[in-house]
Formats: sequence, C-alpha cells, structure tokens
Amino acid sequence: MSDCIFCKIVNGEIPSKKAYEDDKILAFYDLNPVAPVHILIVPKIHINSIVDLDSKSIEYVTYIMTKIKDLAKELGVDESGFRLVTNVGDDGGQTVEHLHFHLVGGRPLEWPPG
Ligand code: D5M
Repeated sequence: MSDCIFCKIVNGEIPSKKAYEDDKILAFYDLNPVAPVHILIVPKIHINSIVDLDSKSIEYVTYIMTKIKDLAKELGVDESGFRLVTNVGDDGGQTVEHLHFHLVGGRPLEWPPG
C-alpha cells in the first residue's frame, strides 16, 4: 500500500535498523522501544492486521513463527524469555495498519498490560 509506513520500510523508502530480512519478512528495531529488546517483525506483503488473514496470507504468519526462536536467540532473550505481541484496532493499541509482531524482552515484563 502506497501510504503504509511499514511498506515503505520494507521497500527501503524509509530507513530502518534491520534485525533480520529474507524474501518474505523483515524484522527491524522499533523506533520507540519499550524494553531493552524491541523489534517488529512484518510480512513483506501488506496485510492490515491479524484479522485480515486468509488461507494464503496466513503462510506469512506461520513462517514468522518459525523464525521467532532464532531471532530471540540472536537478540539474547531466548533463555531469559520475551513477549510476542500483535495489536489489533484502536482498543488493541494498533497505530500502524500493517500486520506486525512486537518481540519485546530484556527486562521482566508485567502482566496484565496497561
Ligand atoms: O506498533 C507500531 C510500532 O511501530 C510502534 O511501537 C512504533 C513503531 N514505529 C512506527 N514508525 C516506525 C519506524 N519508522 N521505524 C521503526 N518503528 C516504527 P502498534 O502495535 O501499531 O502500536
């Protein structure tokens, strides 16, 4: 989508600090980290949010899940633990309408979230 900031990050129009990239997904550091480790993992195709998946695009989510363990290890939080979050809609706190997973860690995280 032409006005989507994460599409612009994916195609290089907006710079990002990359944590991982391949032909299907991009992981980059969040601009406003809420913890010592905070990256965003996005599919390279535009999907608004987790509720907009179909039987084809869900393959991107499955694929992202297969990468989480290695990403967590790379970021040094595989043993301490971390949280994987996707926000949906206004009450969910979604501010960017391009499906993304926050991988957050590096400190003890509270539950429930605010
Ligand atoms: O999360 C959207 C997240 O996206 C939020 O934590 C800030 C982050 N963000 C916004 N713009 C950028 C850029 N340009 N680089 C890196 N990170 C960015 P949400 O779940 O939608 O609230």
